[in-house]
Amino acid sequence: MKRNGSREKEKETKKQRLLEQLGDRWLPYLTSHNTDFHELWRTKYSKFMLKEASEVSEELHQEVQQAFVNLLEHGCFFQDLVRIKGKDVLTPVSRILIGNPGYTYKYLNTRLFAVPWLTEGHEIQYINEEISAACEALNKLNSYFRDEAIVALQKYNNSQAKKLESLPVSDAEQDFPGFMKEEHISEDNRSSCSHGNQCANLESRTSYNVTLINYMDPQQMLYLKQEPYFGMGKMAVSWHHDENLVERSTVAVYNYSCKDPLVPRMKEEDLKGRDPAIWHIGLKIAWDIKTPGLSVPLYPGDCYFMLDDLNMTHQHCVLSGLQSRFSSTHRVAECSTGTLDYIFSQCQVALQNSEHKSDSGTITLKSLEGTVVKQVEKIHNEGSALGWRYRGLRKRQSTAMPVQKREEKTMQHGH
Ligand SMILES: O=C(O)CCC(=O)C(=O)O
Repeated sequence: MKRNGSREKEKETKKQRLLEQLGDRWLPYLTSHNTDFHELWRTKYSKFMLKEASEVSEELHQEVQQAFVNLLEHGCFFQDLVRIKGKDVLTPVSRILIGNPGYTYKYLNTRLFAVPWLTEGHEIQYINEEISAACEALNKLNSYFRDEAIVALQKYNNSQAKKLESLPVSDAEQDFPGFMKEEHISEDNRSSCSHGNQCANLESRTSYNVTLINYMDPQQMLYLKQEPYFGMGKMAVSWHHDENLVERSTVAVYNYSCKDPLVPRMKEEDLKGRDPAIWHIGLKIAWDIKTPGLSVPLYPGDCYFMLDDLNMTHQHCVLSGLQSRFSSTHRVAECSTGTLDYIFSQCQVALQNSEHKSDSGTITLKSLEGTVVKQVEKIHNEGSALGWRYRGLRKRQSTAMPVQKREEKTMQHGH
């Protein structure tokens, strides 16, 4: 805990120093209507991959978008009480975690427990048909993302391998440090993996076990923080790296902002930066003030992937548009000490040293031997440090649907 605290302080000092250095200047960033936008994306943000809505099947769009509506109508979204810089704050975005039975995900000192999607070997009774259908649709999206991420990683690795081959060895070392040579696979197909380990490696970094689903209606959030470095506008989620993920695992995201014909769009020629009516994902290289930031517009049904180590080397933020928006963020959560099975097994070990006296109703320790007490204390500390206990306070998102959404009921995608 202490080590986490001092790391946070260090980061905060670094951030304040950077902001002081900037004074009232903004750092440069590029967005879709800037000439060099695609060149910057290709050279500095090449592990960020966008899959436009038109590349995804209509059937999947409809099922996923209907799932979002069902979850909202059934009051499943909650603002989380998280801890930032020692203070408890409610997130502007409301969330629900859905995933493998018994899995949990921890972010900003808050552990969420997954509402299970149907998995072989588990029997799950849902409270109603609509929640059941929603979990099924998100599981389907999860499988789709797993297949797409493997293909994307293989394509990316092949393109890097080609670049590498064309460079003299000394330049290659300099330009591609840490590049994963073992993953240069000749075909774009999983079945073509020539080496078992390579496939296992790709599989383990794309086997999504949870999705953290976000919802926010900007009209209900009167105060949103302004992006502090580039002047990108209002943020729904501040700059961060996603936490508690398997190293170098890909994050896959489905974006759905509800279409609202009343939202005014600005003319491109009038725009100085990104269009504040449209939701964007902001990207920057962590602690780098020389490379311009990137602001990528997201239209209903667009999906994006943060491949390989992008989440470690770069930070991202979510820039608010004017419509309400859902996103389903699929992750390979690091769960070696975060599943219910693990938590229960550790509690079981700790409880073995306690005895319930039925006559007096008291609970006593069976043994006061040093090693036994120490082990119980270790489990207790582990539970506190890992936040096994549910922190309790979540604020339910209003279940009132935006009017236009209720009328449409099944939402459409498209630009
Ligand atoms: O909504 C998104 O596109 C990303 C959300 C995000 O960064 C997060 O939930 O950690």
